[in-house]
Amino acid sequence: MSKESSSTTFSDQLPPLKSLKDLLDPSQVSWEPSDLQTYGKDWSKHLKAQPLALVFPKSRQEVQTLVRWARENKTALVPSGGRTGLSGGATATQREVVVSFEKMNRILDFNPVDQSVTVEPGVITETLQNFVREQGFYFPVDFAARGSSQIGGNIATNAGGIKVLRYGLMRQWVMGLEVVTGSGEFLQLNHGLIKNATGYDLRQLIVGSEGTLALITQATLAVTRPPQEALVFLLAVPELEGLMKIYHSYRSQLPLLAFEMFTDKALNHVLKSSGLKAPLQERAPYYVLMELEQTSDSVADQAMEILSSALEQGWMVDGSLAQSPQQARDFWRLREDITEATAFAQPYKNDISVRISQVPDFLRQMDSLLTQQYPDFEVVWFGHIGDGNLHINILKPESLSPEEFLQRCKSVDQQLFAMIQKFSGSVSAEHGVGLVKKPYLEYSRSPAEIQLMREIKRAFDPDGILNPGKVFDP
Ligand code: 2HG
Ligand code: ZN
Repeated sequence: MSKESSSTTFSDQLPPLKSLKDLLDPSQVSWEPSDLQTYGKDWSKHLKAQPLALVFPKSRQEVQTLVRWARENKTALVPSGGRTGLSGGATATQREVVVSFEKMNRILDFNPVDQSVTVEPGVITETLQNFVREQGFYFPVDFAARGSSQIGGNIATNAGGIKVLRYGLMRQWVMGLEVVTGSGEFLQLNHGLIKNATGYDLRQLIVGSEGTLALITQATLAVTRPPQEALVFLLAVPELEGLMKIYHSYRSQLPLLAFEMFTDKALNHVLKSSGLKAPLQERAPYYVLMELEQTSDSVADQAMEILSSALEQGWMVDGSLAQSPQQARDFWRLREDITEATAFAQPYKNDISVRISQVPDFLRQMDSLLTQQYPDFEVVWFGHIGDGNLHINILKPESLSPEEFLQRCKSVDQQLFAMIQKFSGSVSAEHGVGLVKKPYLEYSRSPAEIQLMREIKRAFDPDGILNPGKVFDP
């Protein structure tokens, strides 16, 4: 980030940048082209990053200073965390200033009586999980990007992941927030209270707002007792119908911690890229990765009984219970490594959900639509099926240019989203709207809802300086 090696200087840039350098220490401002490219975007691959500059505030006061500067200079700010988002929410495409929170990464307080932990927004998810575990507690919001995603981003996108079935989404764990709004106002929201019936819950409005209302400068999160040891199963499933029958049998009788699925196509990619061996003797079109909490000695026996009866009914053709922590980790890799194992093919991604009871019907219709519309593309789908949430990844054939590929995928989106609308489902279950899903918001939210969101944004951010153009247009 050395300024000396940079080929551009502030004086070459637009006028507001000249004054930006006076706000913070030089080590907290960069306009290096390589930094701008790295920090200017998230994992959504199809967008072009074009930030004006990059800043690293270290305190709430510095965040407030930046917001005041942005208002005065009519320059937009894009808040940025671990940049693991997949919808472009943290991508600066319009010469915005990227505000990275990676230098605000302190764990400030742990309170065993309140069962809460207070952190700055730049704390990495896994760092928080490990810290809380060392205190004898558990922070349950968890997903494959745990090693780089940050708490502020998790709150801004209401992150989901692999334990939602049992523990809920990020919003359930946010007890208090400190934020700076788009007008520079500092708000302390909910103060870590459990009960607080004093009007609108602005804290929850910030959760999932994708940085369009306020910048998060501190969060108080709930923690819980760690679960009992988990039993980790991998099941091979021959037909779509079997997936949800197995889910229902286990869910109605035993404490499920996770219920994930992936297809054989997904498995092939992970086996190829990881060098892991095929985990079961039988291959099948679908697999379930299931975790049960061993809350009593009888859980394992009951689980095996359900498994035998599912085999008898033909809902599954093979199944295995991990025999060691290492084997359990390997089972999880088969599911969690899919994103990285398919990244080489620049997948076009959709992240959708329907109500759990509608999953079988939806899967049938979706499967036939995808087979019909993408006869020549490889479609890899997987996801948190126990939450009604599926990830659809269309892999780009080498022969197509990225533009041609994108165009073909987008034309099928209209049909997929119309189907989701029929099911009253969501066009973005857990990855947010950002820029990528913005054109499709009306498939899941009514015009009246979107108008209200616009008005709420205006109240928090009258000059439209916070992540403008994300989620919806002004
Ligand atoms: C997951 O569940 C993530 O692994 C990423 O949400 C999903 O790559 C994807 O489509
Ligand atoms: Zn996911």
